[in-house]
Amino acid sequence: MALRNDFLWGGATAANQCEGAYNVDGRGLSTVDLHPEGDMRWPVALGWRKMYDFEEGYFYPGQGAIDHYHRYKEDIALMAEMGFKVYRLSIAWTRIFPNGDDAEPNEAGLQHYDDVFDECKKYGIEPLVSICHFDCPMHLVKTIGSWRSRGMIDHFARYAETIFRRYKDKVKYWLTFNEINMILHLPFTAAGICFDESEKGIDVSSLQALARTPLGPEESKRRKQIQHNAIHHELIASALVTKIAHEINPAFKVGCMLAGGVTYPYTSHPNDVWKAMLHDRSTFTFGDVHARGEYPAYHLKQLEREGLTIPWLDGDAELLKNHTVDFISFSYYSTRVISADPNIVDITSSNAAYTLRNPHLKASDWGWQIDPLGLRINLNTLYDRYKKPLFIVENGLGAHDTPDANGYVKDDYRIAYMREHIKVMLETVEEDGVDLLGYTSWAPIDLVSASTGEMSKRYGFVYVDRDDEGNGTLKRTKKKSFDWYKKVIASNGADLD
Ligand code: BGP
Repeated sequence: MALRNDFLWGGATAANQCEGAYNVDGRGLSTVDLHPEGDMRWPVALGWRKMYDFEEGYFYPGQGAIDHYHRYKEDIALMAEMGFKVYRLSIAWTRIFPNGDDAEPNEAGLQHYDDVFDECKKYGIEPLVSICHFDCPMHLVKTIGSWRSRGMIDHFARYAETIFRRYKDKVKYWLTFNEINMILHLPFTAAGICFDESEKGIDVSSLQALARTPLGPEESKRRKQIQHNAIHHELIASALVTKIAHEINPAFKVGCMLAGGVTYPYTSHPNDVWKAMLHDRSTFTFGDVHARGEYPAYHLKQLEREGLTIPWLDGDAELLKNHTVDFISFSYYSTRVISADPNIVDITSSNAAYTLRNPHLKASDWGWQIDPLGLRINLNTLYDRYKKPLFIVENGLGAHDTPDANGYVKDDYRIAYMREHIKVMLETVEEDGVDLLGYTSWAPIDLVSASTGEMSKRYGFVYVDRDDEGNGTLKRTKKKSFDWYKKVIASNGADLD
């Protein structure tokens, strides 16, 4: 058998996309709460449109989500029925520290995750915890500008230390920042960065309007510098909490988490190949710091050329060098295509990063291109480079599901997508010798989409009765893929039919 016997099969969610209960039991307001559905979502996610509180006329799907906060027992029971060995979930930072800088943690929030982890334990499910999945206390955004400020590191470290101590004997696997490289694409979503100070004269009413008002070179540079400050602060925070984690419990396994997917050149023209390489380097920068303990030379040179700096302080370089991660985790949905020719503009959507359409691939209902072999390429690229164990912590198909009269969804398309990806994953382990710890599908149960805020972009093995406007009973119903995935896990990947 290709896979290790203790291979961690399971599924992944994020607090803000499933918990709901945004103001329950002392939880504080978070960046993720303030992502409305509809046209304004992207301007907010990009940090162009300042929305620091709920505004009339908008629907905020994360407020209620699928109410996993109150229904976690039912949801975990379903995961257990599928035979899950691992459940990847995130802790909502503002359930623990509602403002981010509170003198004491919120006991109700801490107790909630105790209960969740106890429920997992009941079924022998190992929790894999994302410390930060796209969330940041709004109080810290308002007072110190979030990750642009060095002060965030201490707040984050205190939050992490609190949960490490509390769950020392309940959680072994931790991820620091979900898709840390997403800060390059969606600065507010990923890091609470809003560039509002200079938005005068820029039409932020929609994504199309934004595209019509390009930034001048100065403003563009100013924003990049803010982003690079925030990146350094998050990387330092990640190394610092890795250090703290290992001090508290040397058996803890701490990983970084990258938005994965490789970039293909549009043609074999060396200019296209080079451009594709440059594109992937932006992801490697984050992997390199986490796994090798230093920024790559090309990154430092590029910043120098652009007149940008890294806000180094004494001790930073040693911290990065001495506290690298134990494993590398990543999300994989699709690959990207890039061309050096500005006249090639046939673009399609992907997991936030830019891509051209690939004529050799089919795409999902949302235009994300389906490329199982790309997963093998991605696994090998990361393993060749880092020689650390890997963990696929997100992979799945966002699709329109149509339940029949009994609420049953025959999602053969989802089974087909997952079968092909899992097959390739097995081949990669078997034939290339990649050390793979586990696979968590995104997402085992339908939840709110991060990019669009829709419920109708469904990923689950379990259907949740809720629509894009927030109507529905929240009833959970198993889809066809539920029994299929159960069989896959029971056979440790041998039975994919
Ligand atoms: C990743 C995020 C997840 C998840 C997933 C699917 O970027 O880590 O939070 O949402 O993508 O994306 P979407 O929900 O936009 O379809």
